[in-house]
Amino acid sequence: MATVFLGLGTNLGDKKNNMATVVRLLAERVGEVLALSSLHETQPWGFESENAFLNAAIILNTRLSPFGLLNVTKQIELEMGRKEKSNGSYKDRIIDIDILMYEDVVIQTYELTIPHPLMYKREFVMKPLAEAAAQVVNVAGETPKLP
Ligand code: PH2
Ligand code: MG
Ligand code: MG
Repeated sequence: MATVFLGLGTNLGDKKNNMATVVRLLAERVGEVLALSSLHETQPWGFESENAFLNAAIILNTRLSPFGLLNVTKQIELEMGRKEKSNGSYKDRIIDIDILMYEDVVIQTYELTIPHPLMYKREFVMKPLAEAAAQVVNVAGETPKLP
């Protein structure tokens, strides 16, 4: 069993509904949800668009391998109607599911790079991720003590 950290983003259509749908499909196909951040409204980063984003982070346990997980997340993006894949420049999208971290696994391939190489630069990723991670710590009853 592996713990995975995913970033979620949407800036087209009924964004709240897109988030609810993606969380339901991830819970069904990836595994048990350990934590889910709140929805963060953010401005488009790295490209021009009039459409603000909703961003969130989710932490799950899974039996899928990293590439199995990538296939499942791509399939969910397709089923939810994602058309444009950003090759080069970013585009508006119904849903984007990014694998941020998979346990302590490091992978560098054309299809998949883990940890996500740009996550630390992106407030729209790091803020929700910190929020979700704090939930896991609290559930475990292991609130860290300061030295
Ligand atoms: N995703 C991108 C590029 N820019 N900006 C925001 N605010 N939220 C995103 O999820 C996002 C972005 C590439 O996937
Ligand atoms: Mg992305
Ligand atoms: Mg993506």
